[in-house]
Amino acid sequence: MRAKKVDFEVTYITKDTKQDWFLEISPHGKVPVLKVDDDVLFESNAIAEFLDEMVPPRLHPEDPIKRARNRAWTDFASSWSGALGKVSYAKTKEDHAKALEDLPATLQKIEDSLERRENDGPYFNGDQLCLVDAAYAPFLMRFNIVEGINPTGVLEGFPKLKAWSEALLSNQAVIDSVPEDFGEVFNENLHRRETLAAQILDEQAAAAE
Ligand SMILES: N[C@@H](CCC(=O)N[C@@H](CS)C(=O)NCC(=O)O)C(=O)O
Repeated sequence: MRAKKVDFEVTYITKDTKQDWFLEISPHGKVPVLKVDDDVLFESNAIAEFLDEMVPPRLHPEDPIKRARNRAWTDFASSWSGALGKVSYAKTKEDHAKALEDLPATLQKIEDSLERRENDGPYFNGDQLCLVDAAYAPFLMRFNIVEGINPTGVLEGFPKLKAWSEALLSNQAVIDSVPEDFGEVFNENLHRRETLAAQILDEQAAAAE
């Protein structure tokens, strides 16, 4: 919506404080949902596609073959976020090591797709942000925060992905996609999930005292 300069209001929902009104409109009890007057839409990809049909500029390619390929990659974003999440939200060193061992297979798929994308970037379809970018950026943003806490350097082995990540994380619509206190809220989330990253944060804070 920010990339399209849509006027909207946002209500943040936390996992522990899902209110009845939210549970009534969200079939899976998950975010995001989009209210358009009296209609409610759910599922990120469905919402993004709806917005893309309703509000210019088109973020999906005009060419049907390219559009279908883009949709295939936005579909893969959930597997991708799962693989990254296993590393970021691992609770123990052992789980973290195992998730990190599995991660390159997923990263390589994206590296290959960027290699084959027939443009010089910096975004998935070239010089304009598109829906594939929008689908992956939130997870790259969160992964990047955890890399700052417990660095793995895993993206170093995937130069196209690393450059894509850097381009996305410096895009203003992506930067503005989270509230100003996001870093703080995200750290609380790492603690609530009892992650290894939270333990490291606590150790760093104790060492700094
Ligand atoms: N496939 C869904 C996934 C939605 C989803 O898993 N949302 C997470 C946040 S990223 C959520 O609401 N989690 C809270 C919960 O599961 O209780 C989509 O893309 O919209």
